[in-house]
Amino acid sequence: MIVLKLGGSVITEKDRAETLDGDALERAADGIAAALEDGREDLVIVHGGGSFGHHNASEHGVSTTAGTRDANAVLDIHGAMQTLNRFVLSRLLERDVEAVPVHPFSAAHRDAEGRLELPIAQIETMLAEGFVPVLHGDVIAHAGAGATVISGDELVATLARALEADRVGLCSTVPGVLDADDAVIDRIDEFAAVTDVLGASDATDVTGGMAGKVQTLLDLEAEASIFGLESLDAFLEGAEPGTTID
Ligand code: IP8
Repeated sequence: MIVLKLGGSVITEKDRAETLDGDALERAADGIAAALEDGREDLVIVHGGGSFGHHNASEHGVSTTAGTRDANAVLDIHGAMQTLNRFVLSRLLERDVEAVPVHPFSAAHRDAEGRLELPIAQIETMLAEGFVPVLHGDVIAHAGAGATVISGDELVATLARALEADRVGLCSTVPGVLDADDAVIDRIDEFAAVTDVLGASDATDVTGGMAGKVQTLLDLEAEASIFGLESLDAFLEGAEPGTTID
C-alpha cells in the first residue's frame, strides 16, 4: 500500500490566503484517478495546509508545541483545513475515486509527551472496503496543552508505520532534495551524507523544513520518495522519481 502526501504548497497558492491552485489540484487528481484505474493498490492520501490553516494557526498563536484552549481558535483552524479537504475530495470524487475524509481532530490526539496517537482500525476498514481515506494536517487535542497543530508529514510517518506501507510519496513544490548546485540528489540512505546541504536536522522541525522531512523519512521502514507534481504519475506507476530515501 502507498501513503501519498500532497504538499499544501502544491495544491494551494501559498501567498494568497485560502486560495486553491486549481490546476495543480486537478493534475494531482488526474494522476491519482489514472493510477487507481490501472491497477488497484491501496492508497491513503494526506494533504497539507498551504494557504489554508497555517495563517489561522499563527493568528491564534498555535503551533505543533504551543496549544490553545479556545474552542473558537480550534474551529477556525480546523474549519480552514476542512474547507481545503472538501476541495480535494470533490476533485477526486469527480474522477470516480472513492475518496472519503478522515479528520484528525475527530480521530487523533497527542499524549502528554507530545506523541501522536492515531487509531488505525477505522482507516484499515475503509481500505478493506475499497475507499481512499484522505487525511490532512489539522489541530488536535494535546494532553496538558489544549490543542496543537499536527502536520501532514507527521501523519504520513505515523500512517506509514501503522499500516506497514510499502511506499511513501511526498509530492512537493521541488523536484526532490537538491544539492548545493540545485541538482536533485537521487538517493539518501543516511543523514550524515546530506548535512552539508540540508543543515542539521532539528527534532522540532516537523512542519515543512526539508531536513526534518528527510530525517523522518529515513526513520521509516518503507522506501520514500520526494518529487515534484510533474513526477506524481511516475511515482504512482511504481517508478522512483526525485529523491529516494531508504
Ligand atoms: O501543511 C498543517 O499541515 P502541513 C496544518 O502539513 C495546519 O504542515 C492546521 C496548519
